[in-house]
Amino acid sequence: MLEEVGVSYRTEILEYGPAMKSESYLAINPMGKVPAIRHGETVVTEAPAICAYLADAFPDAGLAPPAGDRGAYYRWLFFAAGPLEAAITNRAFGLAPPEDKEAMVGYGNFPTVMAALERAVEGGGHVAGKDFSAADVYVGSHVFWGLQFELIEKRPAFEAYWSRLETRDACRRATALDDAAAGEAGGG
Ligand SMILES: N[C@@H](CCC(=O)N[C@@H](CS)C(=O)NCC(=O)O)C(=O)O
Repeated sequence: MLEEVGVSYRTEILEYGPAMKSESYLAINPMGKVPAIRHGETVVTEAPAICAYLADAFPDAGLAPPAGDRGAYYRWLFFAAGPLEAAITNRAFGLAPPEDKEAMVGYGNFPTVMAALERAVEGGGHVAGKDFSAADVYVGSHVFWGLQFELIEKRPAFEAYWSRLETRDACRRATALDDAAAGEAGGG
């Protein structure tokens, strides 16, 4: 998202484990998880909130639809943060809500979530409409992660959506930065 925004920024990488649960980091994110950003005096945690915040903080990057036209933008951003994330994580651990309790579960069941995701990304456009937006940074990350670790099915619509995103200059730059950081950390 920061590469999409195109402003300069400084990255601090935290090790998993004690560094992420230190008092100083818990003061930034009480969840003891990354990512978190600081912009001036403002701290934002939760990846989708970071995407939405940066899109608003740097409007010249054109990463959010106009205020009156954000129905799909909010819808799919929150869908990915809630139902999609929960469905993928539960499935990764072999968990599924009992059929007779699906009505009590925000995501219902995994197949319904996949069908909704497919509907959001099919058709050659982006989740908030024709133009790429911050919602694609977040929804796209889930699709990439899910495909890479075989947590979602390799449906043509998912693969086509991800190929539209991974060829973006910002995505290429971000991937190179991640790879370099992983290399420095000895993570390959
Ligand atoms: N809901 C959070 C999830 C963040 C998250 O799960 N971060 C993981 C890495 S991807 C983490 O920091 N794990 C380390 C830990 O919990 O100790 C978000 O959207 O930012």
